[in-house]
Amino acid sequence: MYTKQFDSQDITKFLQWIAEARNILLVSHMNADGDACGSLMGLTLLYDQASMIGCSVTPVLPNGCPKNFEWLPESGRIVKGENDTQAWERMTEEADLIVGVDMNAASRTDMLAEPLRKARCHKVLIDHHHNPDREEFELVFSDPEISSSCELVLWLSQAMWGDRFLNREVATCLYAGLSTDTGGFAFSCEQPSCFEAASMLVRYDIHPAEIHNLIINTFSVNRMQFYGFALSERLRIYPDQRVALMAFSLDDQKRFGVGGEDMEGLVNYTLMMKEMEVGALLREEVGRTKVSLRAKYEVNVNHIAQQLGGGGHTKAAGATCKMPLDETLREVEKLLGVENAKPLDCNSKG
Ligand SMILES: [Mn+2]
Repeated sequence: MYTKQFDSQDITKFLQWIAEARNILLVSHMNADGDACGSLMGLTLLYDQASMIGCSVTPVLPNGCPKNFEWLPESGRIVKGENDTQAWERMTEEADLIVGVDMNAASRTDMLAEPLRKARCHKVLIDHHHNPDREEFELVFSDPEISSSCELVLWLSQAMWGDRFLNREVATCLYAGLSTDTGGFAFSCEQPSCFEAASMLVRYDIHPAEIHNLIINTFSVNRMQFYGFALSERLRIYPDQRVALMAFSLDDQKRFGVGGEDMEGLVNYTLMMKEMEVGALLREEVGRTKVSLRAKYEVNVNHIAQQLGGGGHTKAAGATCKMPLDETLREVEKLLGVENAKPLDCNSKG
């Protein structure tokens, strides 16, 4: 069971705000992942049941729901913020409760951040990232040691309503985020409560294998062929420095008809080689280059990302550089200490 205690006054307050609300807005971060989508929809389905009759509960994502999570129960209700920021402004003015989930600050919602800050209603944060913005949000339920926001949503809902509103749909949403944020229960799952949460969710007749297929086994043929190209033509390995990196121009992406969403997870291949400790993926966009960084052991890639104007976690971080691909690549090579190193010649191994 989850051993940390929620503040009982916080719980009472939150219960009351939900019970009294006529307009509840839920929001998560830009470029939503499984945990963002799962916790957003899990909360939506919980508040549908817990709020008063006639209360409208609206889930919002700054740039919408990613394709491989569109199967989540009722995800069709997700409002895409970038389509209509004016509508979002109206919605935040009318809302009496806004709940941010799987994000630590309003800025993570990009174009929705300003109206979110301006809104005068009750604001609650449910999250597991470091440094939650306690100034902006009146109530903060935060635990950086927990596996996922979905797990936190489960324990919080237990504290608020027990099992009362837990059902197959809610459990499916929460399991989707719990399983993806832990890489299929491979990391961020040191706490027993993570597996207890999974154990509780599978009692609701959910299908873990099917959920896995719907999220992970979703490659298009183009994307698969692009991965082949990426690994054989674009992977540079620096054995002495234990660094592996890949860089993709706009032309590379055009050739295979792939974009950012298709590269989700590709950076992790750099660390699949036993000896590699740091990995980087660079992807050119119009007028800028996106950088993803990963580390296995001691190296703190959050520090490296910060030097590029970005940030993240110690083992996974990223940045967006307003520079062309080749310049960004030189910067990254310098920061990783491989600017003068010779990469392994992968084509001459006979
Ligand atoms: Mn998360």
